[in-house]
Amino acid sequence: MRIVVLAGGIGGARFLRGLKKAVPDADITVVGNTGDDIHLFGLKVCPDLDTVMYTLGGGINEEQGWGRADETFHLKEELAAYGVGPEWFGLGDRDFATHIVRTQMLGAGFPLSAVTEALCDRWKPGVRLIPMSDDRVETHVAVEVDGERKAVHFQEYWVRLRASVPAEAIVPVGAEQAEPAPGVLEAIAEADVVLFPPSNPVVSVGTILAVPGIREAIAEADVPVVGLSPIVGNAPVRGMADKVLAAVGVESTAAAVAEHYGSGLLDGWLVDTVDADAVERVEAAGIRCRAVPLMMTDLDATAAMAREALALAEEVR
Ligand code: GDP
Ligand code: FO1
Ligand code: CA
Repeated sequence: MRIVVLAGGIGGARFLRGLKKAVPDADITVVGNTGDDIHLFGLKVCPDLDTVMYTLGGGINEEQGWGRADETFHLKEELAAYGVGPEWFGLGDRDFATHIVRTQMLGAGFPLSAVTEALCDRWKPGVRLIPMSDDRVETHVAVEVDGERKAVHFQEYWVRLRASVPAEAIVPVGAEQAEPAPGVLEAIAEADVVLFPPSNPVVSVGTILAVPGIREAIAEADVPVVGLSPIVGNAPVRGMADKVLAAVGVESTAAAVAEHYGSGLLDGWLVDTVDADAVERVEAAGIRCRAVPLMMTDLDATAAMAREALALAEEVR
């Protein structure tokens, strides 16, 4: 079975672990969000690609959900001693090596997709991981700080400001000019099923869909598209999805997120059992819906979610 998954960081990566367990022999292509990418200390950092790569490759810091296990921060401390920041972004020594290799290869002229493939040669995530685009796309967030409206990088909004101020708009800078990376449209065209994991619908899946051609390819392909809600009990399980959903005028409920994707894109939607009353509203929007446990508490629970998503895909096929 050929499965395409549009993934952000933690939510996407953890779901993928369950999917691999549920269908060990599946051919999985992951289209990764690169809107979170940031240039720091002259290096290109790709948090969502790395979260998927480290999670599936066994190098992730499990408690944190991002960054490397067994990490140290000597390099960051030495940079800070020179007064070189930003200090608010925690890049560890082991993680730095990934960004150095990536930046070196990009400098040598390789596209991000080729660089990601080379990094995955080490981590062997067991999926084909492709960035959504080789072109630079950077998510910016419009905020008002001390009465002044300005746009900040998504990482600055989330990590430095801790999403403590309302997001007024989300702008995937560069997306309109970006092209899908090689292999993305082909994987969608050849897929037996497309899954939206419980990733952030705005700054993860939404950013991937903002690359011209990707949304259209999914909508036009004759393939079931099934998503899993990252909103459980009217709140994100973790992260700032409620803040960025508000910025695009969508309430933080499992039903509203399904309607936001729309029946033109989604054929099936899974909500958590605590949101069972959302099923009727989602089905009224023309999207087949089921309520099943959606908490990724352990690998078995996550694999069961993946099986439910594939079963729903069979139903709507
Ligand atoms: P990020 O890039 O690291 O923010 O990760 P993603 O975009 O892939 O996923 C973030 C989303 O995952 C958040 O909106 C969370 O609500 C959702 N999430 C995290 N853990 C769980 C879980 O156990 N169950 C569900 N349903 N959603 C989850
Ligand atoms: N998240 C934080 O909350 N604080 C950090 O200092 C931080 C550093 C960091 C470094 C590398 C990386 O791959 C991810 C990192 N993250 C950090 C996570 C990241 O900001 C976000 O969770 C995702 O981009 C959200 O989608
Ligand atoms: Ca992300």
